[in-house]
Amino acid sequence: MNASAHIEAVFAETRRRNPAEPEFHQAVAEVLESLGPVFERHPEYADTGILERLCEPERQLIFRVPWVDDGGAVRVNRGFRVEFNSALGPYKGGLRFHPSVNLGIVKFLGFEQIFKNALTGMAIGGGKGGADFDPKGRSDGEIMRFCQSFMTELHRYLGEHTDVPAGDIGVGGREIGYLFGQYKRITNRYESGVLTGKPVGWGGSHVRTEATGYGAVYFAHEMLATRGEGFDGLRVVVSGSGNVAVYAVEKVHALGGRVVACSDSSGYLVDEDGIDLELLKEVKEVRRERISAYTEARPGASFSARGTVYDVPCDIALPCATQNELDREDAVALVKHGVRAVAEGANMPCTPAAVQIFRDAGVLFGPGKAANAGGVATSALEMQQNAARDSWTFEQTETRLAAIMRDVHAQCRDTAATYGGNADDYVLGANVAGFLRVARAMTAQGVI
Ligand code: NDP
Ligand code: 2IT
Repeated sequence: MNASAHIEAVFAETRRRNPAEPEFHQAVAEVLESLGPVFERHPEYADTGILERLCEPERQLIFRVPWVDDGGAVRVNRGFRVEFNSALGPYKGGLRFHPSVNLGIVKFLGFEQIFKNALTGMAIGGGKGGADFDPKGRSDGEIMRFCQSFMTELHRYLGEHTDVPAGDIGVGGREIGYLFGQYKRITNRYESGVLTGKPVGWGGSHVRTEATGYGAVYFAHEMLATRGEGFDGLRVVVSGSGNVAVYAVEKVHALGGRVVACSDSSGYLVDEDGIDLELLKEVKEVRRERISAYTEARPGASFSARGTVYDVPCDIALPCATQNELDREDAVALVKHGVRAVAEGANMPCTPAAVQIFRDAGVLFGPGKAANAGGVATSALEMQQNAARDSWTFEQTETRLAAIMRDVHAQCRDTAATYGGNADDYVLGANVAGFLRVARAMTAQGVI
């Protein structure tokens, strides 16, 4: 069978075996579309069934999460953990708490995570988990009881050498604290390295909170540098206003750019003076309110519940909210306004049609598995510190993060040039570089 027939056959079988999981199909298709040149050079990977094995998670866990709300009513949610691939290290990837979570979404995220984690160069395999729990409007007590119930079931599958979750949408330092507390209580072990994203002071790493947003901006900075440009004086639009978005805004401002708009699921705000970061953090992280509350405190800013944040003209777009939030129309609008670079802070925020529009228009495009790898890379730095019972300074840790992002960027360009001839093709570079590292390890470890 030739390379493209082999790849097509694996994709057809993946679709057949995983019906009604469109996000998973999309994530698999995006990787497989890059692998033709790899299988032409390395037919041995077809002989050892690397792709067939990569597309089938090593283990998939689905469990009931019962909890009692503040009114005394019993609630039931569904919990997930997909342990996708452990060729490079313990399963590593976040937990998402959002009402939209289902098996297909967890699988798309876990699949992406394999290649992202490989690109970081660290010893981490790929996994992802979460629950269809909606944290919005829930009290601290409800969040705690939910996290405790979730961990009561999940703990038996975790371990610092086995599976190490962290945060994602709806899961931040507060939730990681409750999850860790319950794990410690059940196992009677202070196993710091079993979760990352812990608050600084009891096992957390400096820079982990900031790492994904900072890393995405470093990645965009590296892309711009290949054209002799920087952030100075550029207009930037960021979608979302959660963990990734907030620290992307912070780093853009530090590099001399101006973020003029950001969003949440209720709409977007425009602040031509540049987003006031302290106010945004106060509204989103402390008060946990809707983004419209920002404009109440800042009369010059405006809020819109209609349209999208990508209607706002900008030089750089950083989608940092969720999957498939930036579609064909958004991409057309961005290109029309002269966007120069797009770096995905979120996982798969751009639809395939949008990505194609950016590529056709010559817009620098950094796919999530490269551009947002700074978060999980810093999680791996947290694991290193935990294993050594050590704690590094903010500066030391940020220096490591910056070096990792430069390396991820360089790997993408070098690999794209080698396998496709165009160093600007970051999609090809990220997919192939990530795949090769995992495939080599899987080959060496035999058919398991
Ligand atoms: P948060 O929960 O902190 O923030 C999520 C933000 O995205 C919120 O502003 C939220 O708005 C918005 N959002 C979520 N779902 C939707 C939706 N369906 N439609 C519109 N807006 C939505 O999550 P993070 O910042 O941690 O994660 C953001 C993205 O980055 C995700 O794709 C995640 O997988 C990815 N990522 C996160 C990493 C991390 O370290 N945290 C690492 C790498 C990637 P609202 O509050 O209204 O729901
Ligand atoms: O998508 C991601 O890379 C994350 N949510 C972070 C995972 C991690 O283990 O830090």
